[in-house]
Amino acid sequence: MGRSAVKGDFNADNVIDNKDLAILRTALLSSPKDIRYDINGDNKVNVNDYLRLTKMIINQPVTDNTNITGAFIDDDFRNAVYSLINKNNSSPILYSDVKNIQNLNLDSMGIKDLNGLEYFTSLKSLYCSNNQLTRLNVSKNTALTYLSCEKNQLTTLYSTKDTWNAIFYKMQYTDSTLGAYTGISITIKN
Ligand SMILES: [Ca+2]
Ligand SMILES: [Ca+2]
Repeated sequence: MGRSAVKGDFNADNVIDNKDLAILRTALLSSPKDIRYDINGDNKVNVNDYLRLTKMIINQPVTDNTNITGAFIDDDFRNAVYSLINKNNSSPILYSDVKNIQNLNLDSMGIKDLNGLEYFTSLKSLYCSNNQLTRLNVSKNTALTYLSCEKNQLTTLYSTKDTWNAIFYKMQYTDSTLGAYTGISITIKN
C-alpha cells in the first residue's frame, strides 16, 4: 500500500477508481484486517468501507484532469479517441482531452459500446453508422444536433428532450420513409 493524499487511493496513483476497490476487496478477505482500509472512520474494516469507497468513486466531480480512460470499455472506440486526440495509448485520456470535441466520426470501426461518450459534452454531431452497437446513450450529449447511427443492431436509444427535439435528429426516428428503426426502444431521460 503506497502513500497518497487522496483518501482511498490505495495504489497511490492519485485517483480513486476500480483498482483501489480491488485492493480494498482483497484487504476485506484478509485477516487480521488492516485499519488503514477503514474508509468510513468507524475503526472497523468491513463491507461498509467498500460501499463508502464505491460511493466516493461514483460521486467524484469531473474536472479537466479527471482520468476518464476507464470509461472507454470498447477497445476500438478507445483507440479511435486516442488517435483523435493525438495521444499514444499508454497515456491517460483526460476529460480536458474530449470536452471540447464537437464532431465525432466513428463510422465502420467495429465498435460494440460507446461508453465514454458521456464525456463529450460539447458534441454537436455524431456519426457512428456501420458498427455493432446494441444500445446508444446520448443523454449526456446535450449539444448534439446531428446523429447518424444506422446499420447497427440498436435496440435502445437514450436521449434527452432537448436533444430529441433538435432538427435532423428526431426526424430520423419519426420519418417512416427512413424505416431503419422499427422496434427500437427510445427512452427520453428528461
Ligand atoms: Ca488509486
Ligand atoms: Ca470502517
